[in-house]
Amino acid sequence: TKDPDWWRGAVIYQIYPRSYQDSNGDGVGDLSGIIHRLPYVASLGVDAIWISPFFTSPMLDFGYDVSNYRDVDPMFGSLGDFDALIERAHELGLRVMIDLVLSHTSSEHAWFKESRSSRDNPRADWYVWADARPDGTPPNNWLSIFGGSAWHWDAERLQYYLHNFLVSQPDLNFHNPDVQNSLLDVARFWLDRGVDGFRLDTINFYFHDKELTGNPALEPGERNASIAPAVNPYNFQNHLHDKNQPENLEFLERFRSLMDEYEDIAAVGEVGDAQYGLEIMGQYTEGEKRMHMCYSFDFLSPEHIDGRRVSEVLKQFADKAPDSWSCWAFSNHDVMRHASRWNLGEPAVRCHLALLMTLRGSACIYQGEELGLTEAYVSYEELQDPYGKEFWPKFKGRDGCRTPMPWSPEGPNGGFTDTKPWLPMAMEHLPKSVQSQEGDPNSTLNFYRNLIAFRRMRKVLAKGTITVLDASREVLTFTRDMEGEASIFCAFNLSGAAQVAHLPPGPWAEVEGTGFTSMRQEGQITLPPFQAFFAEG
Ligand code: TEU
Repeated sequence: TKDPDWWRGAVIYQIYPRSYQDSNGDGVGDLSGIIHRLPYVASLGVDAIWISPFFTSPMLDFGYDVSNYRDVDPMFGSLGDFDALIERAHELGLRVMIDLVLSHTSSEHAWFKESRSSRDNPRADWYVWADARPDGTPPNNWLSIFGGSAWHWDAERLQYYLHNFLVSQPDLNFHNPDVQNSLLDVARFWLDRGVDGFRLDTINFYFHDKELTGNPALEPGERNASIAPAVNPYNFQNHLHDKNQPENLEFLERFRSLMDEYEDIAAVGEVGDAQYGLEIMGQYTEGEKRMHMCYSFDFLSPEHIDGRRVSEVLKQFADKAPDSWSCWAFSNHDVMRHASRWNLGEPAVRCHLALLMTLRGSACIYQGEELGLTEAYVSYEELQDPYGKEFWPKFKGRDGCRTPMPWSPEGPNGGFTDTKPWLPMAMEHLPKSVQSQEGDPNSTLNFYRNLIAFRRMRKVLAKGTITVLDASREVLTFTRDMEGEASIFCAFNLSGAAQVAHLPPGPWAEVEGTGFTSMRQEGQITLPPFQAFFAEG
C-alpha cells in the first residue's frame, strides 16, 4: 500500500545476513535463508527489514567492505535471489531497506585498483591520496576508528591513502563529482530493483577537510565523538576535520532528490557520534530535504538508560533537532546485546522493549533481540572481527552479538546450519530458540509480538508528540498525543524495587493485555519491579 510517510514511527527489524539462516550448508547465512524466514519476520508485526550488506566483498569487515556495489556476493546468493527476496517481502507486507556503505569501498574494488595504479589514471583522484611529510610520516594526525593512523602507505603509488576504518577500506574522495555521481548511480541501481529504502553507513564520514587540517586532542573531560570502546587507545582525538564536513549536507540533498524520483522511499542515516549526535541529526534531517531520519547512538552506549537519561536525551533532541525524526535502537551488529550490556533479566528486557515501542521516533530491533538473547562469549581462537583482534582482550570485538540465530533447541547448530557455522552457536541461546518460544504465550518472543502490535494499532504511538511528566532514575512517565487520536499515558518502573507513578487528572482507561501488572488507586499507580502501565484517554 502507498504511504510516503510509512517510515515515520516504523518498526524496523535488522537482519545480519551471515547469521540469520544458512540454506546451502556452508555455515554462513544467505538470501535464500532469509526468504525462507520472511514469514517469521512478518509474524513479528514489523513494518520493514534492514539487511546488513550482502554485496560482493572480500569480507574483511564482513560486507562493510564492498568490492562490487551492483552484485550479490556468491556466499549470499545472486541478484535473482535478491529479486525473489523483495518480491516475497512485499507479498508479506514488509518493506526492504538495504545497507549502502558509500563512504569507503574495499581495497579490492576495481575503482581502487585503478586509483592506486598511478597518479594520473582516470580514477587517480577517486580516493584520498596525499604525499608523505618530508620525514616520511603520514600527512596528518588523523586516526582510524579501528586503531592506528588513518593513513596507509601504498607501495604501488608511493603515497598515503586515507582509511577511517580498516586499511582494506580506503575512503572515497567525495570532493570529486564523478565519485558522487557513481555512488548515486549505485543507489539508482537498487531503487530500480525495487528496494524501499536505505540504511546509509557512516554518513558523517563522507567528506573530509580538503586542506587535511590536523585534528585537535580531546580537552580533559570531553567525550570522544565516536562510540569506539573506551579501551581503544586511539580514542583521544576530536574528529573535527575528518568527519561532519558541511559538504555532507549537499551530497545528502542530491541523494534525497534521487529518492524522491521514486515512490515511498526512506533513508535512515547512521551518525555514529555520541557527542554531537543529536545536533548533527538535526542538520542531516532538516527541512525534509536530506535524510528522512537518523539512526541515534544515544541508547547504544554502555551507560544504562534510566528514566533521567531518557528524558535528558528527549529534551536535548527537542532543543537541538526539533524537526528531526530519530530512529532508536538498543542493539545492533556493532555493540554488545543490550540484555548483557545493561545486565537486564527477562522482566527488565520486556520493560525496556515497552519503552522502545512507546517512544516518539522509529525503532530498530536487532535479530535475536525478540528472543531475549544475551551476548555470546566468543573465544580468541574463534574470533572473526578484526576490530576485536586489534584490541583483545580489553575489547572483545563485535562477534558476541553476531552469533547465529537459534531457530530450534537442537544442538549443536539450532537449525541455523547443518555444518560448522562461521561463528559458534551459543549453547545458552538454544533454550531461547524461536521454536522453544513460539507456542508459549508467556515467552519473550510473544511478548515482543504483542507490544509491536500494541504500537502498530495506535497511530499516536508511531507519530504523536511526546511529553515527559516525571523522570527519576527509577520511574519514567510521559504522554503521547496526536490530533484526532486518543492520548496515551505511559509509565515505566525501570528499577528492581516497587515504585509509585502518578497519573495526571483525566478520564484515563487502562490498556489491558500488555502483559504487565500494576495496582491503580485513583491517580496513583504502584508498579512492581520492571513493570509498566498504559492508559488511554
Ligand atoms: O559502523 C560505524 C561506526 O561508527 C563503528 O565504528 C562503530 O563505532 C563501532 O563498530 C562500534 O563498536 C559502521 C558499521 O555499522 C560497522 O559494522 C562497520 O564496521 C563500519 O561502519 C565500517 O564500515
